[in-house]
Amino acid sequence: MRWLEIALCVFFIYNNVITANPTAQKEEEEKQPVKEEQQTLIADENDEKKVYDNYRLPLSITPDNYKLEIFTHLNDSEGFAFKGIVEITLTVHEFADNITLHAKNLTIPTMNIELRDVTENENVKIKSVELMPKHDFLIIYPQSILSKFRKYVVKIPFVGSLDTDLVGYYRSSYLDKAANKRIWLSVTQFEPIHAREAFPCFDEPEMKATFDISLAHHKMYNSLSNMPLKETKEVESVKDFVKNTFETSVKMSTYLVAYCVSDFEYKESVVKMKDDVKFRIYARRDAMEQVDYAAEIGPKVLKFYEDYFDIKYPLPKVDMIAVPDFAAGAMENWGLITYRETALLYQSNASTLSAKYRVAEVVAHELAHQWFGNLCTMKWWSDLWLNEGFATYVASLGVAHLHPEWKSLDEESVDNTLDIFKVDALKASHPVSVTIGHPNQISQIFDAISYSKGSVLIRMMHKFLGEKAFRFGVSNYLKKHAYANAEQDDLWHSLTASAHEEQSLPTSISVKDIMDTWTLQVGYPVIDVKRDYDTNSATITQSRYLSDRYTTRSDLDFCWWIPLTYTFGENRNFTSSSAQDWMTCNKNKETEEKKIENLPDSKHWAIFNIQLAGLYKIKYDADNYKLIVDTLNSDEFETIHVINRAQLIDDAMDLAWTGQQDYGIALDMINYLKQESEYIPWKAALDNLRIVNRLLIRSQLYGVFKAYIRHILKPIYAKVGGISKVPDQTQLASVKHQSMICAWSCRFDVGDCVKKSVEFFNNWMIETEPDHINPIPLNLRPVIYCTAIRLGNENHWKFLWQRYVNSNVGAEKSMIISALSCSREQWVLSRYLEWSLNSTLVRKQDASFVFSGIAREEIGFFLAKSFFFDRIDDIYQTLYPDTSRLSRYIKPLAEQMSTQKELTELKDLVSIKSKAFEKSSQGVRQALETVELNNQWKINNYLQLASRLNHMRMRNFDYEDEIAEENNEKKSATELSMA
Ligand SMILES: *[C@@H]1O[C@H](CO)[C@@H](O)[C@H](O)[C@H]1NC(C)=O
Ligand SMILES: *[C@@H]1O[C@H](CO)[C@@H](O)[C@H](O)[C@H]1NC(C)=O
Ligand SMILES: CC(=O)N[C@H]1CO[C@H](CO)[C@@H](O)[C@@H]1O
Ligand SMILES: [Zn+2]
Repeated sequence: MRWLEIALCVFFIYNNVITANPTAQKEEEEKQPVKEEQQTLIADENDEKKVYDNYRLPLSITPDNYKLEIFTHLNDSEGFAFKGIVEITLTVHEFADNITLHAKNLTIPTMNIELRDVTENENVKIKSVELMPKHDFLIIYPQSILSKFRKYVVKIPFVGSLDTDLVGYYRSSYLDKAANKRIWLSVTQFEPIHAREAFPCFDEPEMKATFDISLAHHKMYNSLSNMPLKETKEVESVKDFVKNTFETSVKMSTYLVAYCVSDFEYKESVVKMKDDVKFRIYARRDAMEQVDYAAEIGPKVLKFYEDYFDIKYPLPKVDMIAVPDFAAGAMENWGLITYRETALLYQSNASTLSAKYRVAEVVAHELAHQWFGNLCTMKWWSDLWLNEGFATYVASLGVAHLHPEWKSLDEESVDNTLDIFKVDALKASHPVSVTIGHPNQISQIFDAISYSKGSVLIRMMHKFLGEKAFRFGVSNYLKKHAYANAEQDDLWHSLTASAHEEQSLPTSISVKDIMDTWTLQVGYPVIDVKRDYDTNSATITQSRYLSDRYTTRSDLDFCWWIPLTYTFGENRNFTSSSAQDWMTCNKNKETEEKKIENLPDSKHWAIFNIQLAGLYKIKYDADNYKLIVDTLNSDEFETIHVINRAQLIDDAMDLAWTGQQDYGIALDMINYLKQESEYIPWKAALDNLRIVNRLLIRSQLYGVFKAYIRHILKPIYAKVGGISKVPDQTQLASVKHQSMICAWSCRFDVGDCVKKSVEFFNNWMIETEPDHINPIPLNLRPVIYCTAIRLGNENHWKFLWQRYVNSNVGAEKSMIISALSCSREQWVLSRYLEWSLNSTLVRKQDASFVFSGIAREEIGFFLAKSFFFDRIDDIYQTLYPDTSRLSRYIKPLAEQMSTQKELTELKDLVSIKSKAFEKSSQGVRQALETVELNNQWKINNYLQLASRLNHMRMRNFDYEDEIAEENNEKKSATELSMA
């Protein structure tokens, strides 16, 4: 204790220091002998090679406890820096000649590193210390071999800078209204591998330990960490500093450690937990009125999980804090959960219902992690999907519990599944369970596959195992591996046991047999259902679904264990989604042809995959399609489950994309939407039509396509009440439905959508206090803002930008940021792109939203594209170090590219700037494939779709009328916006 204080008040001596900074370190690369140079242990070339290929820590030494003390200097004049000392108690499992741990971008005065043999109570001399920057390794060589029969403590002092890079221990700031000045705070973001940038540590999820954390800082601030405060003391050596010491933590992984120094205020939840878990929400002073919603739902959902998992939340408190600058949505640090403001704060007169849903969803997600991830952690990042998939799925149960009136469960499942149907149909997708070689790859797997596919697979399992087997299995798994680590096989093991006990799986089948085919393999299947109408039977085969119509054998060498569910037009029953039968797949990837008997006669359809309980598509024979289409277009369409109605559309559109089926079937199916008023089928249709829209927008077919879209939108626009109807604040699905239909209608000049939007906006602009009085219906603001900005001029833009600057609500700011990208003024957009790289105007966390918003617009696309190509280095610098976000830039561009020339341009850029794209290699591969697929689509599908649309046009809608009407509506809106 004593030596700690001394080391900290004497400013570090900077000779003989190692700067663990990868950029400044190039020349120093492999070794940095410090004292006695002569005896570095890496002598043998082969040895070095061996270590080199392996980025994992040796298992010979593991940490038991960290005593961590950090001094935080949050003052401009002292430089933004932190200084600390970590004292790690070690267990030696086999005789070792070195201690290898992680450190990155830290300055370490190696002379002051101390090693103590606690068993013998004596110091061990250190021979040398070296760094391997490529591995982020700090290697300490003691004079003598460490014995496995003794305990050691290593003490390492370090200094780091508090940057604004959003990872490690970083700084953020906000403008305090009353004081009218910028106030700084510091906070951590360690997942996946950034703890090493804040203190030297064994930064792997399996190296769990307990933590004793002390934070010293100026007394004007408060500090928080995972555990409750134990004591506060004045720091004698530094004027006006206090030191907060926190209780010893439970055993946990380094990526879950968190601390924060700020002047934030808090509100304690009034919803009390039985065991008196204290629940507090922290935010900047001006945002305190936005914390009530989180304070209300937090304890409720925590309680829900305690019952669901049958395990108590183990810590005495939960703090949730809204950080002004935050890279991800939120981070589940045990007991101190950090959020982006939009994911935690809710203000009833400024946040839309969707924004409220997001808060509920993210809070539920992070709290689910307290069990899934924190209590029981994946052994290694390859099983990240276990954490994320579970948290995502269980959160949807949590939200359904909080707000049954939202009916969000079905909708989220369908959303996730349809999403995955697209992403996972790419050859450049990846299995949910991935091998991680280079640490660069870790941040890339925080993607739709780990979250959404993970969640969809867990839902599938929940459905085929049944409620009881699923809950028992999961709860047993968590109990068995509490405070430890597990792999997916451990989960399969627990679930198999409970499934066999509950008899929801035949004893000959294990969960592992089934799930390995889903988690270890990329992609998903489409089943081909061929009915034999003479024998009333059906033959079913499976194959992998890929968006690319040109496949090789190895692309298709896959099979899955598929839970089959089905129902027939006769005695239709969409209630039960537990498996009625299985398609199997053995180790040699051989699958059987499945025969199903007792189908109805040729007058009745068969529909498979009830409620999308499994992750698979279905292709039917033409006769069965006809039966389904007839029912959909009859007044009995609602007897087909709403989720299946959505799925039928999505499958038909996808099968048409790959040429396995005619666009005629898809369009006949979509035709039924004229009588559909539910959100989910519409969403499925419009999401697919959006892709087609992107590919047609610059083609001569666009006129007909536009007329077609207007034709299908008109009735539903009237049905949802149009843009003037104030949505019912409690009905999530209907609010989403109305705003989606209005967004499309305004885009395609349907009804009074544009005219009314512009009117609304103009009325707002003449308010004397527009920041306080806004006549625009809250939930339609995203649509109305975008429409007004699209048709408006510079004044409209300036007005809305000012609202962005003045707004105190994160959700409102982010809504405005998107709407501002709808402009068609080229110079305004160019300036806006420029601003996205200026963090005083657009926060770094939001930069990619500005870009992708602009890139998705007709005119914006061209500007965004040249901006991306010209300014890639600047964009890289802005994103650094989290450059995996470049994927978010390249994706919206690729989605609209479809020529060979564009493909070549993109490929060239990626190869010339290979360093910039290093951490987004996966996003790049997916983008390139997308352009290629778009190209294929144009070559193969364009004419077919053109002929089908023309055919429909003759049967169903009057093209000339549509054009005339559209022009009228455009004209009156333009007049208005000029007024
Ligand atoms: C450090 O010790 C471990 C365990 O003895 C060994 O596997 C590893 O190669 C050593 N590392 C170096 C750089 O010598
Ligand atoms: C539909 O199936 C469920 C579950 O299998 C069953 O409980 C229910 O009675 C069935 N409904 C009808 C109308 O047959
Ligand atoms: C202590 C140290 O090496 N700090 C460096 C960490 O990285 C940032 C950005 O690369 C540098 O500016 C710091 O000097
Ligand atoms: Zn998560």
